[in-house]
Amino acid sequence: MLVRSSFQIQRIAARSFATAANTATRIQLSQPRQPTVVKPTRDQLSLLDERNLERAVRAIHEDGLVVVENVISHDVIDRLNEKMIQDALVLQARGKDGPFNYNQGNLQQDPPPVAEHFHPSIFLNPIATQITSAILGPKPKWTFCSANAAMPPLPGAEPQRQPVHSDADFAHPSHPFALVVNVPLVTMRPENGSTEVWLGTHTGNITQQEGSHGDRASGRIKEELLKKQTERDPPTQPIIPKGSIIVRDLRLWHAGMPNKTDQVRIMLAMIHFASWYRNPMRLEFSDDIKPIIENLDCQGKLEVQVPIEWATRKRALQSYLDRGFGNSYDFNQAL
Ligand SMILES: O=C(O)CCC(=O)C(=O)O
Ligand SMILES: [Fe+2]
Repeated sequence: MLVRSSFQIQRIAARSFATAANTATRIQLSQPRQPTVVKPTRDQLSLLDERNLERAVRAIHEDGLVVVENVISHDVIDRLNEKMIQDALVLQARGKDGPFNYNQGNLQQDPPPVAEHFHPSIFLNPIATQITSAILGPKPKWTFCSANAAMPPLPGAEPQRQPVHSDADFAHPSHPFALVVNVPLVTMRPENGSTEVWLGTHTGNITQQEGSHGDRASGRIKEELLKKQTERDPPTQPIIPKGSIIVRDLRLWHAGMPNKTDQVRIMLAMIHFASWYRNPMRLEFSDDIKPIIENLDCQGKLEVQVPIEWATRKRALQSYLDRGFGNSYDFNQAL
């Protein structure tokens, strides 16, 4: 009969625990690296404390991306989402004439630029600006305000993914110059087309890309580079809870993914450029938003430059769904 001393039993137990731990580590190591998530405490609802700001700044320098959870209240997001889903269906019905990005399942869609849908906690979020100005310098310029709708496939169509690309599809600085503030209007998951992100790829340059600026499919990353990068640090489709913001370096490799659910997935995209970067674009908003922005400015809470073409409410409502697809915008500098 095999009799083991309690010491032997402890050693066997310790060994099998170590084996399980090694397996767990291996499983973890084979999972793609996930983005840094900053979780502000209740007293940091309008500004991060120093430690959390440091975490965000480090993640953007090292990975080109950070997620900050619990920043925007769900009720304001839900109200905007309801309106934008209706608009997304209008744009989807335009088919090949619509503002789609790479394939018809992903639409470039501006939010309605009128006062009742303009909530500063979404569009001028103080934590978003705190992070972008910590990286880009004071008073970054906000010149792009749009969204991407990952559409459920139409009957008979297969949902498609976008090619991996950089939105900086032109010769650009090798240091941070533009950050995209993404606000998902629903929780993003792999099933509904959470954006695929390639952490740490934000220091590349135009020679890595195929397609020229202005083409529908510009900014595509070359296949051999994708292979090498997959071996080094594979991409991931993170779960991003509703209420979060994502701050992403414009240069980072990423791809819009198929939405396999029956719910539209909208993600706002606002670009902040460094104040020294000569991007000449201007926002176009209804003039009923002017008092909201002036009020923030009077309170010293407007921490971005906002070059805006003010339009009458009627004109703003008539034109906001007639803008171009993503790569038709020019994020380059003026000469
Ligand atoms: O919708 C997304 O998740 C990303 C879309 C995108 O990257 C683009 O259209 O350039
Ligand atoms: Fe993109």
